[in-house]
Amino acid sequence: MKICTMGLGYIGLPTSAMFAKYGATVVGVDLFPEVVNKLNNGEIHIEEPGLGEVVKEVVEKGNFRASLTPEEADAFIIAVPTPNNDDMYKSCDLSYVLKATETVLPFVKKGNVIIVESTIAPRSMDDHVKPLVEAAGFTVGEDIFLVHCPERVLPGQILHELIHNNRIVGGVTEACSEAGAKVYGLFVEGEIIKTDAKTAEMSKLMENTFRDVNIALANELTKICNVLEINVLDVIQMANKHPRVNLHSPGPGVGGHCLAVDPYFIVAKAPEQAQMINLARGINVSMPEYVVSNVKEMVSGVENPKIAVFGVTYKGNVDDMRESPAMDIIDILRNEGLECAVHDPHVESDTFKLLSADEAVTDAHLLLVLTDHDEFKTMNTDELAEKMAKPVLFDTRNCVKTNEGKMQFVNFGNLYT
Ligand code: SAJ
Repeated sequence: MKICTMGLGYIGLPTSAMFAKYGATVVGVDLFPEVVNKLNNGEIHIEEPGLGEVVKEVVEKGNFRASLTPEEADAFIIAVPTPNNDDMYKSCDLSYVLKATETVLPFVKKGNVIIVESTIAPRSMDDHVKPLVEAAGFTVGEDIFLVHCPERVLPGQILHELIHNNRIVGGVTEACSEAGAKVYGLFVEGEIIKTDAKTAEMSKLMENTFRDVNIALANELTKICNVLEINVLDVIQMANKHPRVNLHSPGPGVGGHCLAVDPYFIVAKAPEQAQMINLARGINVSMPEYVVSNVKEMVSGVENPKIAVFGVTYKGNVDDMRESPAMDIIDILRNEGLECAVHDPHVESDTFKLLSADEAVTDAHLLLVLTDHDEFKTMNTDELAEKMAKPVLFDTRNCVKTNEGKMQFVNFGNLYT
């Protein structure tokens, strides 16, 4: 089987590498020549555990090649970004998906499968992608098989989840679902569940919305508990002892290219009905301001306070800063005139000045942990405390190992004390 993947980012690259590892010939297409060159040298441009080894292996074997232009193939996989539009409800910007579809159509032959893996608003396949394919002269379900198969892998565990997760294969017709299922059968060991395209679109969106709403509940509970002087982290631990309760973890906000983006696609399609989803988004979006107001209280009275910020990515052990609440927090702090010295062992940035841990904490009045990287969980807080002007650590992720040493530890559970 030959596969042509459009987009070699966090989803397109691991997916291409897996197909190639399991015997397909894969050509991966990206817009950026530097990405294409790097991959063809067997190197990767993103951080994901195990991915570098697989890409090196499949490039050396000759099963995977990156290119700037598509080629004829049996199956085309579209894995390009779907950001929010800049409109009232932050609707789904389908333009990259539609452009990628148009770009592959001249290479498509009868019998081929076109799969959209990008997360898309409900009804996008039926109302937008199908008409494009039909306009090129094909009959969908007879000579071209059109499928939405949403990616559902967790960054940090992508390779394992690509193989073991269940896959939803939503065909525009039943024949499309059959054809799509055969493609993933090459390496997926989870269940391959066939459905229609609009059910697949909405299921994917609700998976992330479920998580976003639950995190909002935990974040709201944090604010309530602080007013009532109750330790929210203890409450969550207790409540989760119940066999049917699973309160999520509060944090500095919800980031990433999925949870902070996808729920709006539903809201934009049915704003009157999508009340709770919209409210949950608002609660999560409010968390950076909440963190900042607490930080300001902790350093009140200090002249020219310096904040050492640890972690800028949207979650631990990734290098991805998209929609990261940490970036919002740093922006707000700086706009309010507070000095921020930023450290993140997972990020290299030309646009953003990053310091070593020691440099960042030197003479700082607060160490603000915004990301749960493994490096932070077991760091020597006594050594860091010695360098600080005021040895206080505010752990918004409740991840740093505490001790009875020189550092004073604050988290969402004891903010009120
Ligand atoms: N977060 C919390 N509290 C929690 C859990 C997460 O504040 O209890 C925050 C994280 O720190 C992060 C954000 O939420 O800022 C999102 O992180 P995540 O680990 O929940 O999810 P993502 O965005 O890395 O990946 C999600 C996954 N979806 C679900 O778990 C339902 C993944 O399976 C999807 O493939 C991915 O979205 C996607 O691409 O849609």
